[in-house]
Amino acid sequence: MICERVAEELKERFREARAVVVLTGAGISAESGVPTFRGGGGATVWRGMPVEKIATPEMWRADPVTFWQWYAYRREVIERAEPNAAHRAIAAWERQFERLTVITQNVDGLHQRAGSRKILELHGSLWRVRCLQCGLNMEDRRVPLPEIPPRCPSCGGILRPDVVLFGEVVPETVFSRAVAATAECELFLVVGTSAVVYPAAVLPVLAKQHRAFVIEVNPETTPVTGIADVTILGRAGEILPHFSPEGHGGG
Ligand code: BJW
Ligand code: ZN
Repeated sequence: MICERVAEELKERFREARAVVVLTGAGISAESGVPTFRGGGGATVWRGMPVEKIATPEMWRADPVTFWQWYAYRREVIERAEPNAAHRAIAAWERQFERLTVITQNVDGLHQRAGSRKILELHGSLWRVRCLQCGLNMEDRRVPLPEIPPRCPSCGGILRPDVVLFGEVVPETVFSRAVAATAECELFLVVGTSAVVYPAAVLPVLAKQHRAFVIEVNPETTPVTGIADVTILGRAGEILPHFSPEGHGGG
């Protein structure tokens, strides 16, 4: 899968690193049965709409029923899904590195379910909802939803998922923590993301600028491939369990 020399170097990097960041995207949950947005070919399309059209505040306002049918479908898929070997490997690294930060673009909560504790959710959570009418923000794990679109228990307004849609700003506190962790890490892993969505896509570049060793794990090449120190073309659940100070470096 990767040559002996690279495997040795990775083993060394994992043994020596104290501050580590893992940036994850939809691909890390693919082996749990959660569909990606863009991986594996063209854009994911829901009823003729690419993700760039449906995951927008304009869509929520114009057609909350279709918008919420998409989110309700994904809540059903994700509720049935289990964290996979990649999520579990990352959770175990918390015990091995002095500082490990997981920065995820995913809204599925599978890192938490695998046992990771220090997680920065750049794009929010599918398991929270908020009401723009009265400001309510609460956890909501109901599957299936009792009505589509779901309504605010406090004022009756139409709820929205507490996720970051296209054109919306990633919460400043979350992003500044992600930038700080990226700037100070020695090892930066990029796992299962097409790395085309900003501002998450700037983080690997920032890591490189701050001289972190950048490792990418993805079955396909991405814009990160050009700047990564090592790209391992493979599935996260098969590769990541090999990465540990005791492991054999992906071999
Ligand atoms: C495997 C695998 C296996 C498969 N193992 N791997 C600067 C430049 C250009 C554009 C912009 C810019 N700044 C802002 C923009 C606009 C926009 C943007 O980036 N557009 C691009 C499409 C060009 N960004 C925004 O709007 C962001 N807001 C923002 O920047 O605010 C400031 C601002 C506002 C207005 C104007 C200007 C600035 C917000 C972005 C929010 C994205 N939201 C979504 C939905 C979240 C909620 C939900 O989930 O429903 O986030 S869209 C969707 O894409 C979701 C994902 O988190 C995100 C990234 O996708 P990801 O995770 O990379 O998944 P895929 O499917 O793309 O890739 C999967 C990968 O896995 C593939 O590579 C596979 O090969 C791989 N894979 N199996 C390992 N087994
Ligand atoms: Zn309300």
